[in-house]
Amino acid sequence: MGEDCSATQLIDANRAFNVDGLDRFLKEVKLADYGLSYAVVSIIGPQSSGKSTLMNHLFGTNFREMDAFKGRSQTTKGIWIARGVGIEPCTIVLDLEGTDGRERGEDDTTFEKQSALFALAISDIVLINMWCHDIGREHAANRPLLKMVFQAMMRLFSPRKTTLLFVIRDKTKTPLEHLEQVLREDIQKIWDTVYRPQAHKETPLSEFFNVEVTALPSYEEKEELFKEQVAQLRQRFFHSIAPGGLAGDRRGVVPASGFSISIQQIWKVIRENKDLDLPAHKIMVATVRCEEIANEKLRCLTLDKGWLELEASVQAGSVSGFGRKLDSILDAYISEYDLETLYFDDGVRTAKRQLLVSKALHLVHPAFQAMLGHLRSKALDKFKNDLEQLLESGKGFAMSVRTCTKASLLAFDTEFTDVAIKHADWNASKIREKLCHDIEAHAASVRGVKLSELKSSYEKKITEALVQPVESLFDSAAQDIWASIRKLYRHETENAISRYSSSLTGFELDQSTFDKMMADLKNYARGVVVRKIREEAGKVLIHMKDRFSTVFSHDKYSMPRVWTGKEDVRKITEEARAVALKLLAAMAAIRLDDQSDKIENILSSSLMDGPVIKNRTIEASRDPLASITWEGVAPENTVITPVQCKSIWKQFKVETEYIVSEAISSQEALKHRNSWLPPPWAIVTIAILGFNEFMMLLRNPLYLVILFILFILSRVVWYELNIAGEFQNGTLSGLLAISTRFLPSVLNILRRVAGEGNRHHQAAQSSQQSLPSPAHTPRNQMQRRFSSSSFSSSNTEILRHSDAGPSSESVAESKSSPICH
Ligand SMILES: Nc1nc2c(ncn2[C@@H]2O[C@H](COP(=O)(O)OP(=O)(O)O)[C@@H](O)[C@H]2O)c(=O)[nH]1
Ligand SMILES: [Mg+2]
Repeated sequence: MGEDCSATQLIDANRAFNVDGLDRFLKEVKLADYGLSYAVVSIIGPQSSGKSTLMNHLFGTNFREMDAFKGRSQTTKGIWIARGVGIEPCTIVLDLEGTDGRERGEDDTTFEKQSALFALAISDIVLINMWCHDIGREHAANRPLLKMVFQAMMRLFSPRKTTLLFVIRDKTKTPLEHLEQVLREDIQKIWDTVYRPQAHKETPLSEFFNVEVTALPSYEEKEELFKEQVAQLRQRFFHSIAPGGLAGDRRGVVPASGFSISIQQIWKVIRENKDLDLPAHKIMVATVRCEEIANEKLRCLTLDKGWLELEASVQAGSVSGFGRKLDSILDAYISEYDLETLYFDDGVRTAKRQLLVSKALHLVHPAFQAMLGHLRSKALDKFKNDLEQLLESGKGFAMSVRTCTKASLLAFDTEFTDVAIKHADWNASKIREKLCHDIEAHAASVRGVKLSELKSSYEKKITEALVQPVESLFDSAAQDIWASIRKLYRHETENAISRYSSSLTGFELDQSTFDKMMADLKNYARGVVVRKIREEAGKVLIHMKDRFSTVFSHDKYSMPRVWTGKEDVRKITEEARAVALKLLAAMAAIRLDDQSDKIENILSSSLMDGPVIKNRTIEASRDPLASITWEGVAPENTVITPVQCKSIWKQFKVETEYIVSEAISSQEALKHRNSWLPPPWAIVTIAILGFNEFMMLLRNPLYLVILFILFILSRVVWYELNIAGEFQNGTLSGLLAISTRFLPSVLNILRRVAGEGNRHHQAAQSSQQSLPSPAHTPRNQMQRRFSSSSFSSSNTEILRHSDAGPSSESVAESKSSPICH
């Protein structure tokens, strides 16, 4: 029984509060589990008036009692706390030090007052122990006690409707009714005399207290009777807090979990001798406790296994049913809070609940955000895939973007309902905005890529359509190259623009962007032509020379021209130059617009007209080509400046001069060759006069053989001495050259013929054993050598004819070629 009551000293004689002892006691008693279902009973009264004895008998506690044999000295020090044994509901019992102890003296009455106030503040039932013989006595010890109790009650601000149970000890034979009447009168008198604040001036005693009176026989003299009556009294403490019980109409009960903090705070206020504002105290206790409970719940939530797993899963990826799972975890802790704070002040617990919820939400918010992040990237991925598929299926870009955006946002909104939690009105508007932004950015990027691909493809097409045709137009001898280029450029550009425009329809571009893209393509096309022309202009000299040589070396039927001597080289040169100049004029400027210019005229008049030497010096200052701009041609359209034209023309003339001079030489050579043969009348005369000799030769075969050998020899000598070549430089110089070289050449031929014969004879002897092949006979070799020489000589002849007059060096080379081979 003693162990069960867990008696603990709550406040010691030095007024120190035993916080640890109290917490231990409350844990043993498990008071926190009782909510509001507990009662607090305390006893005040004179020292050594049998208080501890009574409490021990009433509640089965083991408060220390004074040893009866040591006289009336104080036993209980400070305030003790214990649990009433075997009483329902849980009853906390406080035993107080006596109020009028002789040992403390007057100075210590403060502790008596403080402990009485403490008992009144925290108890539902206060037993006031008094000797029977003190009742009605003017100077009895109970009068100051009562006065003190009432005054203390005034300081509590709010009546708790505490039950004051007067226990009359050592009851005499005087009937209880009489005693009670006297006592109640006394109480009323004291109440009337107690100072009360204005608000309570008229408040009756019953507003503050339930007054109950009971009497007990002397424990010392009638112990059995005492115990019997105490046992009866004990019955009144069963279900004391139920309606009709001893403390049935108590007020301002502190929930059990706030008991510790409540009585600590009350003692602190009392000890500091401050007024104790019970309502405020109640709020304070509620605040402290609700906060503690909320913090505890938050701590548990932080360590909750389910929550930690959910948090980890969210970090790894999207979690299905996130909102539901999180709600269930939060619900558990918030419900626990609600349950544990049920009896605290509503305002406080609601406020602290909100705080708990907000802290819990703060804890889980990153996970929620992470989930939204997953939703966002999922929706964006969906958009990307959907868009790719739609575009692949050939749908218009803008329409595809609209469709996919709608589908992605719908998917996001749908999935958000699975993430949202009921405890917070978190919405996804910001993330949704970001998603929209992401979608727009992606769409813009894809659009950029697609447009750029389209642009590149059309640029490629237009390049292909323009570059080579422009080049070939320059190569052709068209009359007006620029009219053809313009026609080509316009046709191809319009074509491309029209196709480009229809390709862009699906993009639904705004008018200004569309116009700009069209203009860009047009400019690009123009740029292609301009670049090509500038490129070709870089090779203008080659083009001019080609054109010149084409005209110069071909006749009107485009057949290679053979210089017979009858051609007018000067006229042909003029024609060829005119064509080259026309080309130069064409390349000098870009004429994609229909503006006419005088470039060709200027060039023609300045460069083509015959040399007017007398005017040249005079008109030098007015030379139309001494400029870097063409009249009527914008600088950006100028390709070859007048000055450059002049210098190109000069170079062109220098570089084409040799063709002309070769043509002239060729004509001259032909003329010489023709003059070297005897005139026709001489040939006829020779034929008539030499008829007899001719017939003689025919009749005698030996003459014919000799004639043939002589012909062969003369032919060899002819080529060895290059007689035809020598005579090209004039008859006299030819005769002189041949006469000086005739003898050495003949000797040389004979020597080589002899050497060859000798070598073949030796070769024939060394290969006597083997069968001689017809191909290896000296005769065959001679024949082959001869035929080879004939071929070479005839080849040289053709080259000589095709070349417009060989130079003296080439003649020298060809002189030795038949023999060398
Ligand atoms: N006359 C009388 N003495 C009592 C009674 N009950 C207890 N006592 C004695 O009074 C003395 C003090 O008792 P105690 O319970 O320690 O008194 P307390 O100081 O008020 O707690 C003890 O010697 C008890 O035996 C009683 O009913 N009548
Ligand atoms: Mg005592």
